[in-house]
Amino acid sequence: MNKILKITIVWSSFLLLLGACEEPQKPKKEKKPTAQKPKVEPLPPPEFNADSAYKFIERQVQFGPRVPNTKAHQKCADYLVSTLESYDLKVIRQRAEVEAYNGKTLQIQNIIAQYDSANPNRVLLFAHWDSRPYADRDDERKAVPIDAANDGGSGVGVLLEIARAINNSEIKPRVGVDIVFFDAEDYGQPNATIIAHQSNTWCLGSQYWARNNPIPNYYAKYGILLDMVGAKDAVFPKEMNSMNYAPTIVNKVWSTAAKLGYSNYFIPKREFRGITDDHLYVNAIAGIPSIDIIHYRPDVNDFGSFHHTHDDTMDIIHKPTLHAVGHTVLTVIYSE
Ligand code: AHN
Ligand code: ZN
Repeated sequence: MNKILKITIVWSSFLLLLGACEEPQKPKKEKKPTAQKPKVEPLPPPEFNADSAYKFIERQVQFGPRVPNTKAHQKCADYLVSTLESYDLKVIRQRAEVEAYNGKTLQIQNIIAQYDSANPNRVLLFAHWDSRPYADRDDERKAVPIDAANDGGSGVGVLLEIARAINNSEIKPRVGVDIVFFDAEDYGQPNATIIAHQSNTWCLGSQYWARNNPIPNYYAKYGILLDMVGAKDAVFPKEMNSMNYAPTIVNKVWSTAAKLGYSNYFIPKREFRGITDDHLYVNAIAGIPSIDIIHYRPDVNDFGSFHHTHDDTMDIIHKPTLHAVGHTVLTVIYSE
């Protein structure tokens, strides 16, 4: 070190000290938390009743297959609307006509229910309510529509129970909640007839909703799709489209599930196959970061041996799975 530098350091240290002596240190101003998100204490969520969720699934199945353009489909829509209304939600029934891959015109209904509709801070929960018109993965009666207790019934059953639990609870969530039941998710082109891959033939209701939202300027800060969430030993890996569009939401939900002891369902494994499901269109068209809680294992049997077969009945619905999903989602909502 040269002499001049040394002198400069000593001299400036002296000046600094002098300054420190003369003027008492002002207490440091607290940084305003405006830049960061203010931390809020999670509220205690109400009890998720899996017996009740189970009954909601059973009730849907009792109508018969909920295939667009059928009586059972219409009756089930009425049931969903009146049940949501009975939980004090503002319900919008969005009717539309869409064209299926086979040229048929489908009369569809998306059912939208709002809790605290004036709240600008919103979370969107969704599931498809229609059932597949075929059993194309079965060996028998392939042309006969399925019960779809898991694939259609389960997501709706869990969300109806969440609606009931919020309505029944003294403690309300701080966020507004939208529950949307999409139609015609499962009317997609069967594998056997695929010429070119036509994934846009699935999820017709959510595609329609994303392009024609009946609520002006609608926005939710994120969305959670529940699809096939009722089978025994279900596994929900971190699905790839969800990870690409909304990784922080995936991690929020999976870490909440882990804290509650549900890592056997919400397995902390990234799956490198993206699923074409309603969340894809809510992300890509509506621009709402959304994730899919979906039972799938690309290594074994995809969506379960019962998927799109006549085995998708109430017999495969398992209350502990419903409970794990419902408890996790309610906890996430009440932590906002
Ligand atoms: C496809 O296999 C194209 N979609 C999977 C999502 C799905 C089917 N959900 C219910 N049925
Ligand atoms: Zn399906």
